[in-house]
Formats: sequence, C-alpha cells, structure tokens
Amino acid sequence: MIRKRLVFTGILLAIAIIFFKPTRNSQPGYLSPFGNLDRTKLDFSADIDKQSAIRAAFKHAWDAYRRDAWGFDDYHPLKRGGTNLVSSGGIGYTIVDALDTLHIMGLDTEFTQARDWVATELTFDRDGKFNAFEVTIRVLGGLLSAYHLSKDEIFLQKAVDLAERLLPIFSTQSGIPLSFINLKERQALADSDNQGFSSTAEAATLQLEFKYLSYLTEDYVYWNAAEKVMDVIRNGALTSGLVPIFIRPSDGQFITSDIRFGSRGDSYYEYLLKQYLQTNQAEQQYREMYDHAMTTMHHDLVRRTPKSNMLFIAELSPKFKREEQKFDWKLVPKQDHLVCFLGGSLLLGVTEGQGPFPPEWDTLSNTEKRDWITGEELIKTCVETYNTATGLGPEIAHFKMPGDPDADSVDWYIKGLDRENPSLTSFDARYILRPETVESLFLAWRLTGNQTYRDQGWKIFQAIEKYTKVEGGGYTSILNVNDTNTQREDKMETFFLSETLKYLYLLFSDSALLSLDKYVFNTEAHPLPRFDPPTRRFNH
Ligand code: DMJ
Repeated sequence: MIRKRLVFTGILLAIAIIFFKPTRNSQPGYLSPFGNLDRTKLDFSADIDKQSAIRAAFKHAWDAYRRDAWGFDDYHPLKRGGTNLVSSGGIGYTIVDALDTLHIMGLDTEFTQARDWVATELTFDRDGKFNAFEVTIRVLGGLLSAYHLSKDEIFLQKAVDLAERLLPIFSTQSGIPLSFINLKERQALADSDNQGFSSTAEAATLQLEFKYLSYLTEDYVYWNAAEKVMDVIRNGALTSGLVPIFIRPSDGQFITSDIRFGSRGDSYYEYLLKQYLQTNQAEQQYREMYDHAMTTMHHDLVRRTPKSNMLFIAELSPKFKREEQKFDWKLVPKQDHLVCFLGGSLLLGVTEGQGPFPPEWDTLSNTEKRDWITGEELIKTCVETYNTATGLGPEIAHFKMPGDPDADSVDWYIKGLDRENPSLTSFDARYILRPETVESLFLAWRLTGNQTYRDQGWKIFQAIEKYTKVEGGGYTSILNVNDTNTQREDKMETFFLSETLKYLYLLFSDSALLSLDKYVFNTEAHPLPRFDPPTRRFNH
C-alpha cells in the first residue's frame, strides 16, 4: 500500500515538474524574434563580390592618402593635403590606425609600405598636447593589432615606447588618468576646457590595450595602472550602475553631469563587457558591472516613440532644483550616432561570442532575452535614422515623446534643419564617416546569420560611395544628410579606414575570419586576441 502511494506521489510530482517547470525560460513577455528559423539554411560564408567592392573603396581612400598626405596624421582629400595633430610632427595617426585593415584585406604591398614607414619614420618624440584616449585607441590599439596579425616585432617595440610615454597620465592622486599627454616631455595635462575633469569613457577605455600589452611583455605596470582606474570607478559609481560623463582625477569622485551612452559615456559600457570577454570570461566583476548598467539603462533610458513604438536610448541631464536645493534628472530624448554601437554590443553580451548563432531562444534567461530584443530593436532604429535623402545617418537624432507636437506623425528628426533651405545645415545633420551602425550590423550578422543585416550594410555602403566619395581620391564628411547636394567638410577621419570600412568588409567575410569567440575588437575596431588572465600580475 505504502509502495503504491509512493509511486502515485512520484507520478504526481513528475506531472507537476513537466507542466509547471519553474524555469527562467517559462516567464512570459519575450517572444522569439527568430520565428521558424531553419538553422540548416544559415550560410555564414563570404560574399566575395561585396568584399571586393569594399576593398576597392579602401584602396580609393588609401591610395589618395599615400599620394597626397603620406605620413601626416590627418588627410584632407579636397585640398589634397595632410595635417598633423601638433605642430612638431605626426604620430602615424592614419597609417597606424589603418595597418590591421590593410592586413585583413590582404593589401600586402600597402601593408609592407606602411610597416616600413613605422620602422623608419614613426617617432613619438613629439612636443605637443595629445588626447591620451584617442592616441591609445587608435595608435596603441593599431600597433598591438598589427603586431598580433603580423608577429613583426617592430610594432611591439613601438607600442612599448608609446605606452611608456602615456603612463604619466595615471600618476594622479586617485589613479584616474588626466586627459592629455605631451609625448615628448612625458608630461600629463588636465583638460582645462572642462575644469580639469576627465571623461569617464576616456578614462575607462584604455584597459583592453594596456592589459594586452602587459600580457605580451609580462610587464604588469600597464595592467595595474589601467585596472586601478576600474577599481576607483567601481568604488565611486552611483548605485544605479550608470555613470556621469565626468570624473575628478584628484579624488576619483564623479561630477554631477550628463548620463548617456553617447559622447564621453559610450565606450565605458562597451569596455565593461569587452574586459570580461578579453580574459576569457574570468573577470566576473566586469560582467556584473555591465549587467547592472544594462538593467538600469532599461529602466531609466530605454524609451519608445508614440507613433511607431521606435526604441531609442535617451540621456539624463542634471537640473538644479532651487526650491529643494538638489539636482534632479531630466530625460533628454536624443541619441548620438555614437550610441549605435550598443545594439551589436547587447547581442554580443548575450552570446559572449559563442554559438550557436543565433542563440537557442529557450535557453536564454529573461534578462538575456530583454537585452537581445533591445539590441535588435536599437539596430533597427539606427538603420531607420539612415532613412534620409542621402541614405546616411545624422550625428544626432532627436525623438518624439508622448505629448510632443507632431508625435503622432513623426518618430524622429534632425534638429536645426531648415526644410525650405536644405543648404543651411546644423551640427547634428552631419555624417562624418562614423562606424557605429555598420559595427552593429557586422555583429548582428555574425551572431544571427540574418541576411537583412548584410542587405542594410550594403545599402549604407552604397550611400557612402554615392555621397562621400571624392572623385580624385579619398572620402569626406558631409554636412547635411538630408541634402543630396550637401556641402562637404574636407576631412577623412582615420576611423573610416580602421572601423567603417573594416566592419563593412567583415560583414561580408566568412565568419571564421577573426571569429568572435577568439577576439575582442577595441573601440577603434582593432582586433585583439582573447587570453586567459595571467596569474603573476602584481610582480613588480
Ligand atoms: C571612434 O574613434 C571610436 O569608436 C570611439 O569609441 C568613438 N568614436 C569614434 C568613431 O565614431
């Protein structure tokens, strides 16, 4: 009898488990975006024709730079000349930033010429004020990536020389770096335009580069300096996990200032995830900081337009309330082009670069499903902002909120444009060859195999060809994405070569090339290999 009862209870329990499985997957709310996906039909191989077209565009830019501005930091295709960041001479801004793209695209002759320039001409003994973050992500990151891909020692030697010259930025009371460095004098300088405060994103976007350099050299002075910054930020961070865009180097305290995923905020969040990935998911604290920030972001910054339910990431701006003698946060429904890195980053955060691609929906937690949906929707929004007269996206998009005039007929707009007079332009209306949307399309393609992402990237590439290409060589920024006769700004940003064209090329490559489970891309698209964290870190 007892045995029978036990069997009966067992059956009841089994039924209960089957039907009321209390798993994280059974929670409602996030429907699979993959529909009836037939995984056997996914094809992650290269599209050779599209890759050739993008390589030809790169050649069009590179050959012109070589002809007109070889060795200069910046290139101006219209006047066919170059300029340097400081008057005492160049630091290889364009050449070094482009080295790994040359290597990846198989432009061997050009790579060798660039390599020889680095070996014989490049010097960092330049007297002048350089932005430490920009030099780190473009030049140090470029050298490290070139070294990894080619194994040519010259790149590592130059990287060490540069990092040694950058190190004084960390010698502050708190360890939070100053913004500028005189590379010749090895003297760090505070940002006098911003009361000596440092940008949070700039302080926290040096870590992949400095840590990889330590890994290569086994000299942990770089690692420890970069990691100290993260310790200070973690201790001083707001309980929300989001961070204001300014921080004070003297005491490591955040300054009451804007909170955003755009300028001065963006790559802080990007590097939280990537630091965790770089050391093969060993440093859990960065995953936790990232997850915390994403949860608060969903609550405080993710908003939708009334008309089409279009998702965007708003900003928070502090406003002083005189009556209460305290700051309050005002929501600003604006999104920098820079924010568009986040769509792909959210997808990367869910998969951590590991297959299957796309992920099996039912194996994801609710938080992962939330991040995935937001990532895909944000990419959709970013692509939608390219729905302009030129097919290119503006520097800044503003979104309609409930109660705004025209909110039922307009989702987003560019501020400062005069419809009657399209030749009048605004800061927000420019497209300066930025990469973030194609960066996200590349990640989304790799992590899903959804052809739509390739199609969208191709359309953007065609718009770049049509409206930014200079007949005689090179590409420029344009001043108004909504004017097909737009004026141009005579500058070809170095990130066009290092990021925009590289991500477009990789969007059409076989996904085994620089596989996402083996690499992290620094914020300037320089691929760095993942590695196991060294055990002997504090040995100096
Ligand atoms: C790049 O230099 C980097 O991606 C940086 O993190 C942000 N801005 C530019 C490109 O837009």
